[in-house]
Amino acid sequence: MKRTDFDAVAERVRNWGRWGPEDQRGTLNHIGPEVLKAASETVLSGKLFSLGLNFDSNGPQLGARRFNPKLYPIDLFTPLNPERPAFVYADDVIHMPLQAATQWDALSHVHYDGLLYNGCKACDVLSPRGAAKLGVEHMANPGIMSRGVLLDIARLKGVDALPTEHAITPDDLDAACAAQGVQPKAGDILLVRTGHIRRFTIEGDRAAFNGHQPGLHHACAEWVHDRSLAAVCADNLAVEIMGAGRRDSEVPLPFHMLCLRDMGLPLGEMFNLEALAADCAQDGRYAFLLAASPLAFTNAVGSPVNPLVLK
Ligand code: UVW
Repeated sequence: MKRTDFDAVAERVRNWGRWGPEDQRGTLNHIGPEVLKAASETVLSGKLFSLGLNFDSNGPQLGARRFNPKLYPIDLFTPLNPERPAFVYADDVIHMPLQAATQWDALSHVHYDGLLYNGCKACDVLSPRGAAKLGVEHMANPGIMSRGVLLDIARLKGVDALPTEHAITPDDLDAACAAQGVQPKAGDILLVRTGHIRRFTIEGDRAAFNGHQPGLHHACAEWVHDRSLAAVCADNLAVEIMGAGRRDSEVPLPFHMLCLRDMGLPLGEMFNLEALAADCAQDGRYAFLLAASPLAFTNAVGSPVNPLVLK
């Protein structure tokens, strides 16, 4: 993507100042009481789905940059009271990148030209102490809940998983809406299924999961902005396409930059949409209640999450 083309889109989708100069929640501000009441009305069957991967040493990471969680049980078989040794407890320590598996990117996760969302200067915000502004704790309070809408692009194309070089376009999103009979509305959280997560969960191929992968073309940023969506999540590593030549582009990770930095829109990655998608295909209902609050790690640029869907 050419930098000049990128700048024109960035200007069009930029939400800086829209919710005040001190805003830390970006497009999550689209989720108000009316949106939440409408979201609760989508609950009809009482079926519950977790969209989270497990956090363990067999996770999706290759270890080169990010590694899989390491669990250290401590206080194993420790009596609560030495005089009552039959009553014992255990605690755990975990060592892991917050980006190890299913996770949210906070608004401080990426920036360009020295500025973060809402024009915050990166040099004032980011330090070895973390993100003084736009940290993930602001997404955790009051949390993230809304109507979720699944657009199953793999199913639309008649495949289990999209080919690795497939860039999902706004036309694909429109076609999925038409095929599935659902229209994303203001405040909704969009879940995009590529099927790519199966390369890890079903085929057990970590290298393929971390390699070239299908995902959203950056043109989808305007589609998302025009519908006032609150967040976008997908079942791949980065929500957006990570194809050949991505490192040579004038703008690396353009969808990340447009969403997180310009729109203030959080991205959810490695959401396992397989079981949910099968149920949606069966009952024809692609909208539901989604609860996906990150943990309130103060000053962190992301957080693990166990997203829950109630239909
Ligand atoms: C980067 O790799 C920078 O981001 P993400 O994990 O959000 O794709």
